[in-house]
Amino acid sequence: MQEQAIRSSEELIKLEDKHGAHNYHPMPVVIARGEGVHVWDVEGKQYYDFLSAYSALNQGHCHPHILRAMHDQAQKLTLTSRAFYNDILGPFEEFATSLFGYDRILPANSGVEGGETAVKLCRKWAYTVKGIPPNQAKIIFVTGNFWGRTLGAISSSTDPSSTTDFGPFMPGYMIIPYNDLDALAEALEDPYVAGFMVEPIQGEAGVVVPDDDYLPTAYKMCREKNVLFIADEVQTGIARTGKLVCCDHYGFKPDILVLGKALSGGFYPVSAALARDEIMLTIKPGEHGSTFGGNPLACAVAKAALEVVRDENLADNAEKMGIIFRERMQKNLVEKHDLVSLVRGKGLLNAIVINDHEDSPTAWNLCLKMAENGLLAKPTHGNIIRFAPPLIMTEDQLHECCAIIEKSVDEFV
Ligand code: IF1
Repeated sequence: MQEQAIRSSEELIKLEDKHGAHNYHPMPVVIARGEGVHVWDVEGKQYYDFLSAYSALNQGHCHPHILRAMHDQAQKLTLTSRAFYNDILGPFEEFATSLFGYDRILPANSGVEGGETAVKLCRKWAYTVKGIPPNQAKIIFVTGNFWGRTLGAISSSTDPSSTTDFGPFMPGYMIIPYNDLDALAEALEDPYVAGFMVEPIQGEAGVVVPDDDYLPTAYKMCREKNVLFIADEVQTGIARTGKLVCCDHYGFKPDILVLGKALSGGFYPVSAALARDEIMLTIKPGEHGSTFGGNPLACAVAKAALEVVRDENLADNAEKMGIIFRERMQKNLVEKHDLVSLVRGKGLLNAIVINDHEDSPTAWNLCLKMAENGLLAKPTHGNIIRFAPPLIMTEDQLHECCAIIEKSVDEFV
């Protein structure tokens, strides 16, 4: 590769525009470096990162403990395939199953592969344990869900931007309204239902937090009908909402737990499905897997990423900082400006709802203003701005960020 000339943000944006697929519409910020809660653009401007790559950077950018683990492992052994054993996977599986409290883990790569693994496990369990007739198993999903971009994932989507012109879709899916126990009760009457897959808080839908009784009651209803409760914690897991996984707020363990994103602290795609023996052992050798799933480098990175979550008490910090954040946003934004109709979230997964119609440019323009003032966030679904900083944020840094958000809104109205 020829010596790369220093290029401006503008030149780099042009390169992506010219040579890349147009499957994204990024904010006009070109990041060149990240460290902890900060990133710097090509021109050297510093920002607070209040998106954390959609909760993949809970440990902050380039965390030294994870970097060291990646560096040391990368010098020794990166990939064996699962055709052979290696000296890293078993210890990682022991560490992760003990930390999350499950019998077994099936490691994969992207978050959606974790979701696909959960769906396949659920179907396998349906036919070989529950006794549902072949190819009749159904899985219940909820409106507003997002668990990735594969055909298996978008088949459960109610978002036209995920589904239009990508059909036909996966059979055996039922879709009911989120946060609606009556709808779940009705759907569970179908004897062929094998699973219920749900995000404890809907991230992409705009940080939608269900009623307090929704998840634990839904879990109980599934148990009563011998239906697997599958929690997609790819975005809400790994301490993001103030507990190790969001379901811990409600005192139950999902039958299948799906993890991703911050499972690797943003260094490497690592995802996983965790379950008890009765579910996990329904998949036999050669029935599921992937080239990179559970590779030595991924496991070394993921173990270090989880050690950071444990040793730096990121869940407690997220819980504490989240309370401060929502109280301050409520007082200085919601109660002060008509522009901001509410703030909601759990731990450090929060959002403000802009008082404007969904396809107005207001939220986007407010994010541009925040970027100008040194804080990066991005709207989800038009008029909702998600705020998800790294969980290592100190109280002083959080107050600095709140001041930037408040200043931006004050300047904007
Ligand atoms: C993109 C959204 C967030 C997820 C949940 C599974 C996955 C995701 C709850 C799949 C991924 C990412 C995808 C990413 C942007 C981001 C996102 F805006 F797309 F919807 F966070 F809300 N379950 N979410 O949120 O994980 O396969 O992507 O590793 O640009 O598509 P993945």
